[in-house]
Amino acid sequence: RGFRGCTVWFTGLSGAGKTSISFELEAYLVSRGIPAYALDGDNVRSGLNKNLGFSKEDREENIRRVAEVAKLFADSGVVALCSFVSPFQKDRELARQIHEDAQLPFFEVFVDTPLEVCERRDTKGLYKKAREGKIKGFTGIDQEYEIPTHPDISARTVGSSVVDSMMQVVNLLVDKNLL
Ligand code: GGZ
Repeated sequence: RGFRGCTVWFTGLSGAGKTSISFELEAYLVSRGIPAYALDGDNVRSGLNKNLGFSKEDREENIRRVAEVAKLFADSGVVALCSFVSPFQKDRELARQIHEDAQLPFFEVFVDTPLEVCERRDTKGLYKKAREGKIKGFTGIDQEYEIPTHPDISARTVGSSVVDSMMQVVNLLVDKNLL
């Protein structure tokens, strides 16, 4: 029904569940014939952004490039699902601006999982390394995460399933007449 592309931007700590929710959503949309594509650190930092690290400047450039790529996906009619820690408000605002300038819908989803929970999960063992000082500038440990002040959605992952969180996003897209 008059589908147009858009970008859904997931922000939150490492291990918050951004990629899990976006992969679930990607499968949900594709199974209904809606083209969707998930971008995250794993598929972007290994290629397009392999020259970038995790300093404030490099994260800014990471987010800028991803936003530009997502804009192109959205412009082509795809739902671009971007899962990046994106810890800085001004970088997230730039991502939104890039879309607004192109008149493409952009939605920010704050995947709100407490640091203690992310650290307890520690799926990749990165929090342990960060605590031991083996990784410097780790978000939530020795680098800041600026909590989104006006996200389109906050998904609290404690006490709700990946599918619950995904459906919050689906409902938003339905409300906005995108699905
Ligand atoms: C945060 C880091 C860091 C540092 C490596 N800080 O759980 P993950 O492993 O898969 O997600 C994290 C990912 C963050 O990359 P992003 O491109 O999303 O970051 S940003 O948006 O801030 O540019 C984590 C891993 O890379 N990782 N070092 N220092 N996360």
